[in-house]
Amino acid sequence: EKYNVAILGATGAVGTELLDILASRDFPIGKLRLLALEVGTTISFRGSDYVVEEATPEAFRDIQIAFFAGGPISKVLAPEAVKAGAVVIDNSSAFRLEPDVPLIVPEVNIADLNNHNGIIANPNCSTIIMALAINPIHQQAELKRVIVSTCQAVSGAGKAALDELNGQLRDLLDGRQPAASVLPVASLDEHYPIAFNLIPQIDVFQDEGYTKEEMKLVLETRKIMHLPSLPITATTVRAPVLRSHSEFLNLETSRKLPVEEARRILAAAPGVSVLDEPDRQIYPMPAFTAGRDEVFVGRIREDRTVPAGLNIWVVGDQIRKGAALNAIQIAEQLIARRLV
Ligand code: 11C
Repeated sequence: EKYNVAILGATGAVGTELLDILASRDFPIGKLRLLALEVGTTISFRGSDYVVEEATPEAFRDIQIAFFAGGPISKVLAPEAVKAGAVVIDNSSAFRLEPDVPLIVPEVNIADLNNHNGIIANPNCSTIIMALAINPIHQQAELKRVIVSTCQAVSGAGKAALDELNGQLRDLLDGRQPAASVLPVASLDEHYPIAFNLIPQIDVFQDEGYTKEEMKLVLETRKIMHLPSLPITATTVRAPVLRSHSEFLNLETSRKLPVEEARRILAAAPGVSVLDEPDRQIYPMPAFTAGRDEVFVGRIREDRTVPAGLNIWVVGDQIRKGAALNAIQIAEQLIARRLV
């Protein structure tokens, strides 16, 4: 059986990755419709050329599965696509915290998919990467507290931020002042260069000095793990890395997990790969995880300042498992469970 598929935001960083992954997995596509602002652009997929069309409510009329990677336009168009008969897998933050919208990391809470009402939310990239690492730990030793600090790649802020970092590196090497107009947040007044820099702001500031990215890590993780009051505190930082987010996690658990046991638990967890051999200087690094499906963990140590604590370093390709791959895995489960 084949399914008619639409991709909204087909020309962006996540849209491009969605097409790559759909092509490489045997995803059963009937008709494919590519939607974006760049109407008229041609994109080739599995040997055929597709012309990018305008995203209108009518564009979803004969579509069964719609991947949304077009940002805030989801708010308006996702309900229209559902009305037209499509199931929407939405990569924006518009619906993630709505009680009747499942927010899914397939390895963690796939059962939530069974109750969908047409829209399924794909979590924020740094949330997915963290959830893959902390859920297996929680299953064996209940989490009491999570402290997460991130170093996030520029491509998390889209193609424009990636182009800006590359341009700034050229500017600096040629002896020019680096131009900055995208990071930390394109729509705000102040912009700072990311080349040879770190910016401790991802997305806009919200309550009490936390950014929206930091609150996504808190609120989305609690929903995915069904732990509405899990204490989580987050600090998110943009780093001059092209691709793959890195996260340093400090976990407090209800029972002490020796390092060897934590390694075994994580090595057995789906979607997780352990790279942790300090004697041989083996640990995950973002320069080497781009394009990989798994989330990599290393630097696993006991935190002896508390009765039961662990320090863990997690790195994952945020465009792949943090966005496009996770969305496609959701779609594959929709098909396997006959929910579309
Ligand atoms: C970043 N995590 O790295 C953001 C991008 O809610 O899906 C993803 C925003 C989101 O800038």
